[in-house]
Amino acid sequence: MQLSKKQINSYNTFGYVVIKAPYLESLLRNALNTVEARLQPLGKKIIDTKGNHFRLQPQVTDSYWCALDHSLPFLQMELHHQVIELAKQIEGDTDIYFRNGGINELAPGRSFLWHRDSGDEYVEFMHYLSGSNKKNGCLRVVPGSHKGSIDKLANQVQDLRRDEWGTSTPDPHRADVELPDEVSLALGPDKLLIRSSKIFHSTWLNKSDGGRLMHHWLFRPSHIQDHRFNFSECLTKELIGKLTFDQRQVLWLDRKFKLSERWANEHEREGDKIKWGIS
Ligand SMILES: O=C(O)CCC(=O)C(=O)O
Repeated sequence: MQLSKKQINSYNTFGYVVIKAPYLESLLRNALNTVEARLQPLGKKIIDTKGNHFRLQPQVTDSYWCALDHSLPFLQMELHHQVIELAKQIEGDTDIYFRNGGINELAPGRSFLWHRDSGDEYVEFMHYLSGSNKKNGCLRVVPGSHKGSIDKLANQVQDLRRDEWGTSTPDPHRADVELPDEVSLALGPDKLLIRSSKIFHSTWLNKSDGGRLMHHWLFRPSHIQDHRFNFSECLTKELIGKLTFDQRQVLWLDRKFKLSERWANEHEREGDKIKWGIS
């Protein structure tokens, strides 16, 4: 699967494009069932210092990672053959590697505030597997904001917060201020969002009773040293045995590389305590 010229043009101009998700119903169902089986009972407080979980317990205190992020049902979506093709096309490299994926479980009463993920430009895939809308905290983006500096937008956010909230202090327990050019992306599980890492984005407040599930992941081209995991060490042999040749290839399982210093604190804290298996 390749993006058409029109879709590439949208991605380049606006910083994102929404396509039909290439997943079979059974793949999606399996992922949702796996989540369901892992949810902690409602009312049991999980320790979520990174603000990305609600009922899925992080594997280690202070970790971003729960037991499902690179488990088989989720890797099968992250490394779907059509997704790999799209990532190669957008990154312009046939030797990309998968850096990481993860599940964001937006808790009721929480939002993500306006931000840019990275100063580096790369493609991110986002799949709202439980479906998203304004009520449960769908994504908000400023089209075109992946280009150039975001200083102006960040200042605008500060000013609006001061005017409307009486303070510019970030508060993830409210929806961030409304920007004049923003667009809300309410996406069903049949859609896949492909976006630039540099697009300015936030979410609405999750006003529903349940956690809103979003699965996101990214690849990097071979010449950028940004490895976060050595997947040959943190995936079980059983799981690796279930992967296709193309999937193993983008995990760089048989290759030597250094983990990036950027994630040194995470490696020190979590080291070999983080593992993913069949489910
Ligand atoms: O959970 C979402 O919809 C957005 C999360 C987000 O802003 C991020 O992961 O950078």
